[in-house]
Amino acid sequence: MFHSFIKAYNDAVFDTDRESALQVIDKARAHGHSPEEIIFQLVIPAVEEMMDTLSEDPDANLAQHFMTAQIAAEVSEKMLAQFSRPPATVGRVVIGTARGDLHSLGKRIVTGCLKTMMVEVLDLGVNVPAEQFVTQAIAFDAQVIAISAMMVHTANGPEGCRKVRQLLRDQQLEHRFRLVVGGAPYRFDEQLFQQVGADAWAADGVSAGKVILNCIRELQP
Ligand code: B12
Repeated sequence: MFHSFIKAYNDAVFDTDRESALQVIDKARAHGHSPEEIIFQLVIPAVEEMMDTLSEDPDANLAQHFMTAQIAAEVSEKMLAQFSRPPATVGRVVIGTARGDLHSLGKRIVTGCLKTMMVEVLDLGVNVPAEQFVTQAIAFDAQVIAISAMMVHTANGPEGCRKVRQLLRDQQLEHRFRLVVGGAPYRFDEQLFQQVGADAWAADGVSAGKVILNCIRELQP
């Protein structure tokens, strides 16, 4: 029975049909399936399947990718509130798009994926000054500062990750936070993340989640 919900949900997500996807979730709940089952057996596998499809199928498109992450984030928030025991969140991340950069789609996808992985996320928006990444990471008690940059000059320029690294160094905070970057320029040059002072990078939402989880674990006693 649960299998039919998985299929119906995947079909809806693939058609970018948010309403139907949410209806499937409601039906699964009405049939007695737990919020935990819905998150771990339905929503997360659907995100992973979409990422696999996208990397193999040139016809899979950005709208599908985007909607999967958005629906996943929406369902996760709803289901998390209904977990029998409050789920242990695994860590906290502040995320934003680098100063001067207004591209937001990639960041939103990463945020959606992180939420399904029980990571608390504070989204600082776009065009975020380096100082704000640091002050908000301290205030949110984050383990990871995640910076999205879609243009060469915002990925590699002085106002983005490079400046955040410098601020962490100046304020002797490097032991407290990991810096993770992503966006097209880092895909084209896989050494770039190191050159701008990041600890790690990832090419897409699901691998971003995995990389960020590793960073969080490194900082946990
Ligand atoms: C959509 C788009 C726009 C939209 C943005 C809408 C929005 N709300 O986001 C609009 C029209 C506003 C726009 C504006 C501009 N754009 Co534009 N845009 C694009 C486009 C077509 C797609 C970007 C996108 O959304 N990709 C889809 C997402 C899902 O992929 P993604 O961002 O890579 O994210 C994934 C990964 O990178 C990763 N990831 C992303 N962030 C993070 C963060 C972390 C921490 C991690 C771990 C992973 C991670 O996971 C994501 C999910 O899988 C690209 C071309 C391209 N093919 O990339 C140009 C592109 C990025 N834009 C470009 C340019 C030049 C501009 C403008 C300057 C154009 C202009 N002259 O006005 C302005 C700049 C505005 C500004 N100051 O930012 C250039 C950049 C060139 C360069 N080499 O620097 C590109 C490459 C187009 C081109 N070929 O010239 N753009």
